[in-house]
Amino acid sequence: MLEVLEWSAGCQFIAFPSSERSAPARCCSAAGSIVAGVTPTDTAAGPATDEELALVDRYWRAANYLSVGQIYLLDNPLLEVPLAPEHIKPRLLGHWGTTPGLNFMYAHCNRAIKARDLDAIFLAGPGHGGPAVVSNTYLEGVYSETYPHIGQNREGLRRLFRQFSFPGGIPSHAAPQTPGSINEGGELGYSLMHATGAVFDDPDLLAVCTIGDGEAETGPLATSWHAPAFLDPARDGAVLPILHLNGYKIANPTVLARLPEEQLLSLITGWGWEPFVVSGDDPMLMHRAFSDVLDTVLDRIATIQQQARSGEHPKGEPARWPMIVFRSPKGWTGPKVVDGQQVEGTFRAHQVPLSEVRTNEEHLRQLEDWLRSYRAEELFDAEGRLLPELAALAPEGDRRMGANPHTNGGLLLKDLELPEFRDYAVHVDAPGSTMTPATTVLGEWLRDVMQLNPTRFRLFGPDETASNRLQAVFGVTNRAWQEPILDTDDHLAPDGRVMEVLSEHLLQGWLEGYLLTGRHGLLSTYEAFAHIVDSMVNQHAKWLHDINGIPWRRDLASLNYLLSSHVWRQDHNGSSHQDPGFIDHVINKKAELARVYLPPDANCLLSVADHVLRSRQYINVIVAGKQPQLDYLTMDEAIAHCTRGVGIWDWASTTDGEPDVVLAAAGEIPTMEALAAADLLRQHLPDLKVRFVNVVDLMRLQSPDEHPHGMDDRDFDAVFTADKPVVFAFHGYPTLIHRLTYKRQNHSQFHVHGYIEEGTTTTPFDMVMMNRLDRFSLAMHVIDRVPALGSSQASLRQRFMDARLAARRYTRVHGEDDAAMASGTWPRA
Ligand SMILES: Cc1ncc(C[n+]2csc(CCOP(=O)(O)OP(=O)(O)O)c2C)c(N)n1
Ligand SMILES: [Mg+2]
Repeated sequence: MLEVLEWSAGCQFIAFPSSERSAPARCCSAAGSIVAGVTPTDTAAGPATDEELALVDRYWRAANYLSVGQIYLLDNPLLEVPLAPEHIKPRLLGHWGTTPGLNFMYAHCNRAIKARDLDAIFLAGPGHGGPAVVSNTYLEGVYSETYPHIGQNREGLRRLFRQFSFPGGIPSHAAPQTPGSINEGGELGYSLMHATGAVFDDPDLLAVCTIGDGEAETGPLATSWHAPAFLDPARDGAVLPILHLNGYKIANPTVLARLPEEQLLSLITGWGWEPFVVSGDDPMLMHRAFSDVLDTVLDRIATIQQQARSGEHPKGEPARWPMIVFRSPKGWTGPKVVDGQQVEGTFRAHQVPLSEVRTNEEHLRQLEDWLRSYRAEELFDAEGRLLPELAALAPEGDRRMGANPHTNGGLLLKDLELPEFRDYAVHVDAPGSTMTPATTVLGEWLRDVMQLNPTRFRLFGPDETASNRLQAVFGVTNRAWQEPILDTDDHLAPDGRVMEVLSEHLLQGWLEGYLLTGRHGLLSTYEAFAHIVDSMVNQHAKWLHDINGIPWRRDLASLNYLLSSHVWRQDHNGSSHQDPGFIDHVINKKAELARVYLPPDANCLLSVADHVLRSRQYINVIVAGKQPQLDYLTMDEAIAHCTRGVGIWDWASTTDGEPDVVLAAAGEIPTMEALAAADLLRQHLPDLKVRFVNVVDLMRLQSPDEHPHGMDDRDFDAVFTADKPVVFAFHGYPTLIHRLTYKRQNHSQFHVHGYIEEGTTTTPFDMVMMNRLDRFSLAMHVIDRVPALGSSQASLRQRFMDARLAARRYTRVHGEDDAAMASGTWPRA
């Protein structure tokens, strides 16, 4: 009989008889209802019987056995002979601490999936518990189907154990090699945002998301708790967070585990979730408590969805989604004491509890006892096959979490239906005669992309869709918002599909989850603050790189960025908002993945955007400003230019033959300044032969053996010459152009102007002057570098210098740029 242990903060705790060492298993609902071990009467599936739970316990033991085997064993997988040093791996690499908890949750999810025919996926926040997900996908049969050489027999077990964390084998985390994984969990913090992104626009999907209590200390995870403000129970699926309070990280306790429970529950309740606590260390009591709580929370989820979908749930009131706090010992069921120190239930259980098994007889004996404690003979037959009554516990077919197609998103991925981008073209009579904010035009196209793809495309941005001039999208959808909406708010709606939240982490993680489950998206953000997600880009790039080498993983839609509030136009914000280094970061990634585009005008932006939304397996970065800029190319010219990636603009050049100098530009502001410099040179040095080159696709500058877009040396030398000075106006840090061109014959003649860390709140022209990217500095540099000019044009050079000073002075007196310096039309228009 269970008794009520205590009543506090509106929570009813149900006490189970305490085991010797730890807290009793207990369950509570912050809403105050008795849920576990007592009255899960409202469950659709009915509570688990004791017999079922006994089977679940054996299944859990099987998963634990396989997990320990993976960490330690080279051979003797069924312990058919006494364990000897030669059966042990020479390097013991893995994480035991989190693994038994993950195994426990996975086994219970299996029961629930079967009982309710759920379409569920499992995210291991502590992905370092790789042995758990590998063990479970092996037990459910998916692993052997995916990797037939790892069969369901003795030899299969031997190979399963041997390959883990072994050279030539598999990684120690829930890596792309692991069936059913969409969250590697190596860099901690992203599980809940991946889970949330995974269920957007997928009403029948349940993402069960285990979260490490250490992971929960990270910024990205902390912000992830805001999901209920954005998840639409009518149109989206559900996320079930399970906070795995095993108390410890690597070497320390965790904050959440040491908070007084009342405080912890207040925190979770305050975030908008309804917490249920399962706590203890006695396996059978924990099975009962967890299965009852799981039934209850799944009923809650079903009710929330049913009410939202039938219109019973009032709009403007976020659903109070349930979540589970699962408090169990770290390294549960592992060695309790090693070398006189407590291990189970402490941080010492994090990695490999017994570390000297090959050389220390006592460790060897403890490992054997530990493995034998799972009683493998009750779990596997003599050939090493999981006993049928246990195998029957796993769901079947695609319902197995390891086989759920959502976790191999490319299987579900469909091409976007894209409106014909040519229909959105800006009319251009002559180059540089009109001005258009490029992103406004893009917004019109994106509006129709959203309209045509209501369940497969979302736009993400930190609070600046409208400020980036993409507001046309609000003609067909709104910003997602489950909280109350005031009359004074703008385009908020519970079913909106523009995701705006002031957390670049959250946006990035949601978008990744959305892409990983087979959909498409675009993240538009401040250029400087894209760096906030540098590390997440690294992780996603590793994922994409790995899946390129995994035949059964299908290609995903590309991760697309639009960097619109960029370094050169931070008129309101100044220095803190000026940093063009995100593209340097992305270019570090594998050439197979990284793509950077700098469209100079609206038509080029349309052409590039159409291209990136059709692409797969890339990280595409587009830099395009939101301020009015000159239009240079007709749509046909823009398509040709963007397809080439680099082009000579004859209309801006003064020769169609061999030039004296090449003026090159990449990026819309540099293009404008370089064109103005070309005009100055044409006026003042009419005999100088200038070739004007524009670069849209930065990767064209590399050689083809470095990047698939690379130009071969012959093409490169034809455009940039083999021996003439190249004065290059660049959007970002100058070193990037040098990095990309350093192998070219003419590299020593490349003189790059770009951002040199000078910035403040000032006028656009003052900003380019501060960084010597202005037309006068470019023209002066041409004089410096063309041998025939030099000192003979010292007087002209001086006039350019004076013009700079005058332009600066003008800003100081008038508080704005001299109209002549503002982006005027190209003079020959
Ligand atoms: C962002 C990040 N910082 C640091 C680490 C190093 N690290 C690996 S595991 C771990 C502890 C994780 O603790 P927790 O999330 O509680 O997982 P569990 O206890 O379940 O193993 C740390 C700090 C990491 N993997 N990711
Ligand atoms: Mg922990």
